[in-house]
Amino acid sequence: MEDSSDRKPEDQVTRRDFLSIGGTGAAALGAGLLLGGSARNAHAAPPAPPGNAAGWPKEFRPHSAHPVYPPREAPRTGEKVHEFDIELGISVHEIVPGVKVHAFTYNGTYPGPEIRVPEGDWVLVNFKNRTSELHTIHWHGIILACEMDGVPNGTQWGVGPGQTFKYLFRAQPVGTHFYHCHNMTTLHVQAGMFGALIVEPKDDPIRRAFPYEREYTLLLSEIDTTMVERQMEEMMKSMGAMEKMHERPETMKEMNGRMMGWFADKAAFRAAVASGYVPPYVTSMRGHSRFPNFNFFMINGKSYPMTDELHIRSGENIRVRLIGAGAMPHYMHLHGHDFWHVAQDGHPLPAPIRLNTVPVFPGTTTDIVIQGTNPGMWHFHDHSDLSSTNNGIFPGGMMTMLMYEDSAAHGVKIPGIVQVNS
Ligand SMILES: [Cu+2]
Repeated sequence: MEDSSDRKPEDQVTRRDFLSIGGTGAAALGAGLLLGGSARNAHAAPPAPPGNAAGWPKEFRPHSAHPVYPPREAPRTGEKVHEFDIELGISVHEIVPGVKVHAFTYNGTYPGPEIRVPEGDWVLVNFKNRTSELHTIHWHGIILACEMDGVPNGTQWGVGPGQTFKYLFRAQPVGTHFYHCHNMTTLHVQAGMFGALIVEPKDDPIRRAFPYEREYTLLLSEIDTTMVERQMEEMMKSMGAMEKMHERPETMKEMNGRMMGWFADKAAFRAAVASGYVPPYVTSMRGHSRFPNFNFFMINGKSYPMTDELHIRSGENIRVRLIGAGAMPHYMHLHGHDFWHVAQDGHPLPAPIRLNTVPVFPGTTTDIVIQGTNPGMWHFHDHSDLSSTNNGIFPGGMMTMLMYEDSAAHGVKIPGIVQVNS
């Protein structure tokens, strides 16, 4: 067990960056091994669906949602492949002093390491599972080959104990995205299996409009610590049995339902129910409650007062990437300022929108630019009052501060107050 709280993501990523594929042999290996033989025949873009732009502004093109790069390609000679090793283990994570949970961690951190790659380059992730449960990585918002989409018992078999799965995809579209486990997501995401995935554009209209040097990524999520602790304990007790089963991964396919709830198709599922199989959702859930009862609300795995502050200087622009990584909507509100909503789900908006509160729904990403216009110390928090608590106690939760580094020069005295109950 390791405490993940003091470890920086960049210490954890084994990054063999800018690995250039040098020869046709290596390129063919990528295509054949990772995407299957058919990938090499799939370079042609699918035909554009019919569309009629009549009545819309003339710059609108109905086909513009097509990916820039055909999603089923494989790396070609000379294209850059950024290779990452991500290991899944069990760590102890501290949310606030006095509250620790067992967590599933990508490379030991909660949330996992930020992955940042230039648009159009390739990403190769060697995902090794060092726990006794099945896991995957789903690349949320990325347009890729479906075999790489990371949905267990959907587009791939779950990655079992000790197994390694190689995810290969082209970094597209541009912008703020994230990744997360797609197995038992109600537990596994709460337990820490999520992280940011940033695709850097070649030419960024946001940076052109709002030149900035500093940026922040804020993964918003929540946790029911009782549920996670109970289920993690249960899982750790049954580790032996699971590991035994995964010694022969082929048996997982043969089981076809019953024990783990996997079926070859809908007909097999219906047949199993007709012959007496009772799906667990009919009777009981694993825990005592049907739904998580969230009691801690986090920014990058921490609740106030342990959240990291945002720093700014007068006249500076900072970019803040907000990621709805959890199961609840959050309404991020900044005191003393308006900010610019500049991108949604990675895509720059046709025109920035001026707001003081922006909703961040589960599965969405929202980029904002804050301009340094009002020196001082300002709260930035989820305006849902429920999320401003730690286990029901105000203040806490999804809250941080915007701190001006030049406050003193403007005659503003910044207090160093930390409050844990009122
Ligand atoms: Cu998982």
